[in-house]
Amino acid sequence: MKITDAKVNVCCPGRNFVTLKIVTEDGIYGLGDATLNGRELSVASYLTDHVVPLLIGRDARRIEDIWQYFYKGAYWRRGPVTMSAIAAVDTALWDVKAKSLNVPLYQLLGGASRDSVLVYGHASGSDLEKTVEAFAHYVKLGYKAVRAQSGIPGLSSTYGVGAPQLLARLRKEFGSQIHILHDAHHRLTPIEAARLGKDLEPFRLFWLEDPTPAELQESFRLIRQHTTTPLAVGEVFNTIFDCQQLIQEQLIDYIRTTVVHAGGITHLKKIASLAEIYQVRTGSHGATDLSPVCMGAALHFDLSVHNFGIQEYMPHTAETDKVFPHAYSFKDGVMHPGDAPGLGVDLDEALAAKYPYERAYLPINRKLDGTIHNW
Ligand code: EZ4
Ligand code: CO
Repeated sequence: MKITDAKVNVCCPGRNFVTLKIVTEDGIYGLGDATLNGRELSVASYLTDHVVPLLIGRDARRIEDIWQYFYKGAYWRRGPVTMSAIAAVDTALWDVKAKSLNVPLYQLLGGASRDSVLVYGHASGSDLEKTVEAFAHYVKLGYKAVRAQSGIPGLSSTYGVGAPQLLARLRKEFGSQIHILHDAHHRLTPIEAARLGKDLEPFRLFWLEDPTPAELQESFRLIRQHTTTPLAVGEVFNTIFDCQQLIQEQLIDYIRTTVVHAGGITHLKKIASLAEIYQVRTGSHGATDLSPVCMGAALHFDLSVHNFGIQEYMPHTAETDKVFPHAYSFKDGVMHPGDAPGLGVDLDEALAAKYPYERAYLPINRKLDGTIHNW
């Protein structure tokens, strides 16, 4: 099954998305998400200028071989741009294979390990009261797990220092049955994170996410020595090597690597398999800067891997949902990828053309004295 065409679509139905479409000689095509928030055009160029010419004529069925060809063949290892490009190729090839066999992708990944995928939504507010309101809204929508973030009045963009007060209030209002998650967005030093984890122990968090930057994997030892609050990290990782020590030393409980940023289904399955040995579960990133193509792929992965933990889910805008029609659905706090052949996600190219790329960057954080801080 020869690849006859491959092209990159960049569109902005509310925010920027990069999508790779691979077409085969028998007319079957597959899609892969290649969106790297704030650096979208780098991946688009990497694909168009360097990867697409090497794809034409290759056998679309040789997914593992093509993955190794683009990983090892590049000589330069790892990195978010390279790995997002490889992920897009890999995801599109899994889509093609599942469509050619007329099965939903999860059937090729070992079949369903569960009936549905537990997801968590985002409750954020500019102060504690507004976060409590947002939390109540998610509970009403049926969510069984909600991430709670609160701002600080008077500061336009900062990490909420009031986490213990917020968590105490949420447990009082919503009881012990709901799962509560919290994201520290890499803002803390290891010892600060250790103290926060300790302070949050009475509130039984599902997880504390990104307590400190994880380039230095051993820094999680310090947090781990001090608290039993479960830890999650990895949304910015792009290979298994970024989390090898974290997993093997059991320094985390959930690994947040995603399909699009960590080398596609092929590589993410390897990360999940390593994690399974050490009783680390998956908790894939699923913010709105990951396209519906990634969301679809993530749900097939989540349904099939045995050590699945939870999936992040932020609904896309109505415009985005129209550009990317999809079979996946949400009901009563859980999701399912649907049973359409392949990923079950499509791209309406005519509609996408109405939303051209718009330059955008992630916000920068500075401390009160002007020092650049982690985002
Ligand atoms: O800031 O996806 O857990 N989710 C997050 C996200 C990230 C964005 C970065 O592109 O931290 O909201
Ligand atoms: Co996060």
